[in-house]
Amino acid sequence: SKFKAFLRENSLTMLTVTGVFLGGLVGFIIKNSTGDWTKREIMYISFPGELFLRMLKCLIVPLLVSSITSAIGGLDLSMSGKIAIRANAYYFLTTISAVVLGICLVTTIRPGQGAKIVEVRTESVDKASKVLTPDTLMDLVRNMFTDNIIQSTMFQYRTEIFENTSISPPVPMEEWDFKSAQREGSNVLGLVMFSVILGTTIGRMREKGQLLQDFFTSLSEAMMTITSWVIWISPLGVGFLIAAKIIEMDSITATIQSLGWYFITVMLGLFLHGFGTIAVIFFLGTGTLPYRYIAKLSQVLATAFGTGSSSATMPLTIKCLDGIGIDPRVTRFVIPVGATINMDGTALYEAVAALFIAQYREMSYSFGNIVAVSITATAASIGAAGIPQAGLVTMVMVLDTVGLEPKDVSLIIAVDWLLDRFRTTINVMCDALGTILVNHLSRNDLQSVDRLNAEPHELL
Ligand code: DAS
Repeated sequence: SKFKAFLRENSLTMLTVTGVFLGGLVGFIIKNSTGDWTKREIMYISFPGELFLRMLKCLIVPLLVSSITSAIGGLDLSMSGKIAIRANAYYFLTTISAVVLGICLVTTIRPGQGAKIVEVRTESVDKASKVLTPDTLMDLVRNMFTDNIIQSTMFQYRTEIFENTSISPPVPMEEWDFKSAQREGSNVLGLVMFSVILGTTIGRMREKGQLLQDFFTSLSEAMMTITSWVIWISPLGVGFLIAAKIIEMDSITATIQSLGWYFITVMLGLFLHGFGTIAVIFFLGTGTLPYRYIAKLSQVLATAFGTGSSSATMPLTIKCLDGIGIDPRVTRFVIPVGATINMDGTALYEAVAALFIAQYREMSYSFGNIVAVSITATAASIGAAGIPQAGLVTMVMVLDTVGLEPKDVSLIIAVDWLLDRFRTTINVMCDALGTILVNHLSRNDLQSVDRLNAEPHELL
């Protein structure tokens, strides 16, 4: 009966993990036993996965706004300030250490030296114009101060950089492999900032803000209920997404061979960061190792891998942390913000990729360059939206710091879809572990807040 209870509790998780492997396996078999598939045929295969993704994405904006607003609105200012400081300290510390780890690995392994890469070049790649680092940095800040929250919920991805700075896009995006980033991204960063300010205001309004507080709390509850239904489709959705992607892409072994050392460097970095650095930080904060939690998060991680999107995985992450028993006031604030700005995997990859390309182009870089790379890689990971391959778009600013051109990303496009899946998994994992850590550090404060607010009879 113990076994039965275990099965009942973990069946969905096991099904989702199975979905990942089954999807991959079926994709491989189909790919190797049949000829090339047309775009239309692949579209049919990915259709169930596409529906799953659409359901998740549809939850993002209402969930993000209502969660952050109600979580902050429900706490007093000093308490939400404490949580914010802890969360941001964790984000900053982990992102920087990911970048430093990436730089150490890429400078010791030197994957770019003597690499033979088949460049994916088109006419427009050659015509690419230069985007300067300040433009991208300014655009990142610009996005934080949204001028229209309704528009921020719609497609608005980083085209702004080109509009506002009269720089033309380096390459017509249709020809790149991140069309999704171009068309589907919303200005999540702007929404996060607005929700934080709205929540803080509601908290300060006290009785007068109660109506809004109730509204957002109730909306966030409703979104979580819908999430708990959508979760049941995840094994199928994830499986179909992966199968279709594998059929669609060029032979994986061929692409990995040409960019082998680069691929290995990024993967090694992701692994060491996720299971080493983060484990140490987690241990220092909580006194326990995180692996038990990582196992509990495996359904979330499988979904991150299947969708390649931190934002789309966000509803599941919140749900899972609720199940682990993390305080909702922490989760609903820390996860949406983390899914948007805390991307350790992306930061690490940005640094490795830029220096890899510099090595390949035989450009020498100074210590100053390396410092610049670490700063811009951090900014690029903050600015990257939580959608598939968004990191490739924000890469231009990191490339600029070592004197490379935007078109140089054409060198790494071939393996990017696969690396994207892995870095997204690490991004999501670090957000979730960070939330558990912040919850641990805040538990006493939260308890005393609860004691203060409790009615006298509840204390008895
Ligand atoms: N795929 C992204 C994410 O959602 C970011 C990236 O492209 O690195 O985490």
